[in-house]
Amino acid sequence: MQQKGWSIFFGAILLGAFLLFAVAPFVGWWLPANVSTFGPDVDRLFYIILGFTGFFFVLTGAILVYAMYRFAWRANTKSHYVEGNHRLEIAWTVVPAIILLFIAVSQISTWDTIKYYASMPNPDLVMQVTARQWDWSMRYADKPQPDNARAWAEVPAIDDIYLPSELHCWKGANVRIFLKTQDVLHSFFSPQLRLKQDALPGKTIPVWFNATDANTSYNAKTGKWDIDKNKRWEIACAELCGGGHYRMQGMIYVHENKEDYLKWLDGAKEAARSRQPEKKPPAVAKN
Ligand SMILES: [Cu+2]
Repeated sequence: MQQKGWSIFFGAILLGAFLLFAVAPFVGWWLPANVSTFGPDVDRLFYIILGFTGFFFVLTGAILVYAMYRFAWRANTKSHYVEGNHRLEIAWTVVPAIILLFIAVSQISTWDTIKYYASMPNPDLVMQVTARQWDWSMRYADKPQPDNARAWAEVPAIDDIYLPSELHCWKGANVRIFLKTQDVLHSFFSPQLRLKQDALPGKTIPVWFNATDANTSYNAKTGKWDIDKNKRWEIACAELCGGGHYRMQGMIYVHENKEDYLKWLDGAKEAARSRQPEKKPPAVAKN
């Protein structure tokens, strides 16, 4: 009897874990809100894979608990092993192969939309992001679309604006980021934009997104651009990159429209100019 008790205990824990998982979407422990045009496609893939893995998790868990209960240890009985059953072996090879093939085919169009350079929409806004130990350096051109964006991404221009860890764009804009790293591997990750891309040393990798919602507005009292408290969209580094990995946190500011973005850009230019070092006074000749 004691043996059967363990199987019930084990089964109850598995069931509890499953129920926690099942109620999660209804109590807010689920995916963060999507604010990306291609987000629904990414989520669809997530649910396809979750469906397969969830189904087999429940199936194998149930069989395991049943077998533990039904065949709990008894004296003088010998276990029976299945060996060399070709039908069974073919089945557990063919079924996973079909599932993997199905997943491979169903992700093609999503991968094409998000990752292929040729499929990326023409950008309304171009920026260049450099990951480094341990923050994100965002580089903005003095206008949303620099001439020859690809070349601009490689060579800094004199009137560029640098901001650590603040990504600004506007709602509905096709944003193209040229992603680089200054040192080791990093990974640009925005859960709300459903976007993740590794940054590889020596490479400039194009990334794009289009935000469907705004979170930033001008606060006339403070003269600053504020983020809606309920819409804090962080950028995280998703590649363990050293001791300060946890600090690689950026923030996404989606302005309501292009006018707001340009207004912010003007302010950022002004602030950048005021940060310029003063002209050095002429050296005093020493006697
Ligand atoms: Cu990192």
